[in-house]
Amino acid sequence: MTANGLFITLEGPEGAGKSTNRDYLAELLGASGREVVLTREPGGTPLAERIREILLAPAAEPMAVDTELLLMFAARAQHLAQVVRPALARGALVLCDRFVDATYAYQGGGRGVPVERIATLEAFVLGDLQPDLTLVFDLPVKIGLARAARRGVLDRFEQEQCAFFEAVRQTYLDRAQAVPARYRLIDASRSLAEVQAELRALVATLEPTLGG
Ligand code: T5A
Repeated sequence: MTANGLFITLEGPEGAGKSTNRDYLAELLGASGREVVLTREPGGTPLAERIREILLAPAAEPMAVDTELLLMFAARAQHLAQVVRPALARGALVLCDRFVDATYAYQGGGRGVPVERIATLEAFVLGDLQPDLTLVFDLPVKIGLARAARRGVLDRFEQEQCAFFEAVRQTYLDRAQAVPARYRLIDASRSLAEVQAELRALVATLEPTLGG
């Protein structure tokens, strides 16, 4: 599905620790000797990062839901073409902070875009590509928002109300439950040390797949 590479995505609501643990996972996986590519969505290339800026910046003009949806997929198309597909083709381990599950969670669960519409765009932009493994960092919304708020300025998504984030979280949980073979649910309300102990155990189970 992903040539010889391995495609791992990190998902979850705001402040769940994706970025922190993505860097930690990169260190663990790097020990295998395989090339590790760290990336994120929206973004991951200079052009896609410019789209990210548009998506995240609070603005006086409200962004239409369809505009937001299409910009997410526009950034993703660029990121796939420039970074993800070439990396997987040369056998790298790709660790991506958010991917298409975030669109189902935020634009689908949060904004109410019908699942079928997202699935149509997913088929168009991704083709057959799917992550090999998706880690869902789950935690109560209030804890995640409090962690994210410690960073200061809130982006356009972080300014949403609790009900929006509850819907986001529930969508992730539903998707993880529907396809347990691809998802691994991680209780991110625990201490960082506990979460990272679970990640070490997970990487140990992946080692036969990683090769050298
Ligand atoms: N989006 C994205 C969509 O709407 N649709 C899409 O298709 C895509 C791809 C930006 C936004 O874009 C939206 C979703 C997002 O709102 P983002 O910047 O990746 O995407 O998302 P954020 O959730 O905003 O990223 P955050 O930086 O807020 O969360 P992280 O990365 O999950 O959290 P992290 O690692 O920065 O940790 C936050 C704080 O908590 C601490 C960390 O040290 C840090 O201070 N922390 C812990 N503290 C205690 N215990 C633990 N276990 C901890 N783990 C981390």
